[in-house]
Amino acid sequence: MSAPSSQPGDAVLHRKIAEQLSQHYEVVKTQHVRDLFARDAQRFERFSVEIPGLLLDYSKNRITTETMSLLADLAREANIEGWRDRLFGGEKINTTENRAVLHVALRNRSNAPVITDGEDVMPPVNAVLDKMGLFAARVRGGEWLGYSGQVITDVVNIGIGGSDLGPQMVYQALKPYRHERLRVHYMSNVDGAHVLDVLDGLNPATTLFIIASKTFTTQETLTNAQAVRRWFLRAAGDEAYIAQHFVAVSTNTDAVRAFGIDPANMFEFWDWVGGRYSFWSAIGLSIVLAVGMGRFTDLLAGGHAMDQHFQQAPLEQNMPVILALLGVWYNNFFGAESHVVLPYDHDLRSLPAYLQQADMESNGKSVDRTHTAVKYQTGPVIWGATGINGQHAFYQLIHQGTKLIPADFIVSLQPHETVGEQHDILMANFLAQTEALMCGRTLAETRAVMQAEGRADDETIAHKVFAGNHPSNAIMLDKLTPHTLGMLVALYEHKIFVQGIIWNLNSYDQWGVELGKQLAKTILPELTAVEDTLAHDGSTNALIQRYRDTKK
Ligand code: G6Q
Repeated sequence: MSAPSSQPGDAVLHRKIAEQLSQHYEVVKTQHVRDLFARDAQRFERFSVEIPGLLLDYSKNRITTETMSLLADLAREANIEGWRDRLFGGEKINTTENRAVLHVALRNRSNAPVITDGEDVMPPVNAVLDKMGLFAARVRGGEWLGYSGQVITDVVNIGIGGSDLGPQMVYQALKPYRHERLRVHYMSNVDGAHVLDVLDGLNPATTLFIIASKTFTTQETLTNAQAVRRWFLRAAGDEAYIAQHFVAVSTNTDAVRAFGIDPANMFEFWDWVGGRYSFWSAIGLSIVLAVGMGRFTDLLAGGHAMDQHFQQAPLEQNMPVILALLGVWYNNFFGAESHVVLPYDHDLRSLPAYLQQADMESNGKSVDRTHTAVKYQTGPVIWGATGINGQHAFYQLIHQGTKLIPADFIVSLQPHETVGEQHDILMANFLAQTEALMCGRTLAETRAVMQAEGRADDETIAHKVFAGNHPSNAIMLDKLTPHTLGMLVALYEHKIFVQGIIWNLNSYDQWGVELGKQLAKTILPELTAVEDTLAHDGSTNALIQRYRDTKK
């Protein structure tokens, strides 16, 4: 299949409004946001939205009032409101797997019934939350003891992908709220180095293991879990102690039992929770152990607050819709290939990796809902790192490279920790970067700066000019709390949903992950097989042979 083109308005998305958007793009692409600010004193007010705890400023984007109006028409034409109702209504919108998509029910603090397959999912959701709360209270309170009668000091979450990135990101983000005795560790990579790294320094008598796997068939997770089980039994000596040290989070009771875990120590979730949308479910058990059920409930409530905003706000004032439309604007009209996420908050350092999975596994698709190859660009490459560190590394390319890279800057107005004037420095840098990206610096301005410094300009001046006009959003949290974190993640989840609808994708399957898994299962026995018949391509055959030779 040839790669889809990204011509401006490439019959974008087969939507009628695309032609108008394409014509409008021809006008906007010649305009500089700096000039748009100069002409409109109300631009910030016009292009910012706030809900308690979270402000979105999108005024530094390459947009006008007409842009946003046309993009809102695009959202209407794609029937975002109808699809939104289908999502929240428990319809099986994950059609390739015949599943509903109900992570929103996990954080439905209104407790209003959510029906799928004729059943209200809220009673089981609440029952599992209660079970998690009771279990966490016993561990946190020092009642749940290890085999030698000591309290639990360390928790290891063994899981990968959606069963790792979400809980790990939240655990990091909520550092100021953690229990003082309990440390949580995350083991994902099926690499002895990662296993040993996590186990190093842990005491089997005071460590609790959570095997987090929706399917309980994932090779990496089960292999690591078996390795850890052996490590544990070498010290504990008796299989009867497994029950005190191993719990499972899964949808697969039979496989959990087969592993040797008592289903009484299993925390259930359901096939309508996608892996990358699952930390709101029992997959968040390590979070509950770390911060307690009250804080976890605050996290859920934050997600729910964003769900309500998404359901109730008009499209023009709707944060997830706005972020999604801006992304489509750059992706399908400006031809932007990536999108960078830049948290100016050390505790959010794992957010870019988390969003990378959430977005790229959801919208990295090239076949649409009608099973037809798309003729337009879909999800962008998502990348990023903490902003301050990025400034001293890759920002150069964003400022002066040849690619247009829309950016999300995420900041917390109030820090948890204040060390001298550090937070002011952090904020000053965030503000300076968004301003510099947008305004740039003209040749005349650069010359004036050099002259003021008593330097004559020469031909190198061209290297010191900044074109500007690089778009960015600023997402400002009042403070990074469980509630605002919940809002932030739900904001991105719904952004991804809206884009998926506009691109006519099923954002909730991940067939692209499957092929490699299947091939790995075929190749694994070949690595140790004695016969030489390998039926792969020449490169793969040669590499397998090289590995076999090394093992000999
Ligand atoms: C996420 C994906 C994937 C999944 C992992 C782990 O949406 O489906 O990242 O979470 O492959 O799967 P298990 O939880 O089933 O082990």
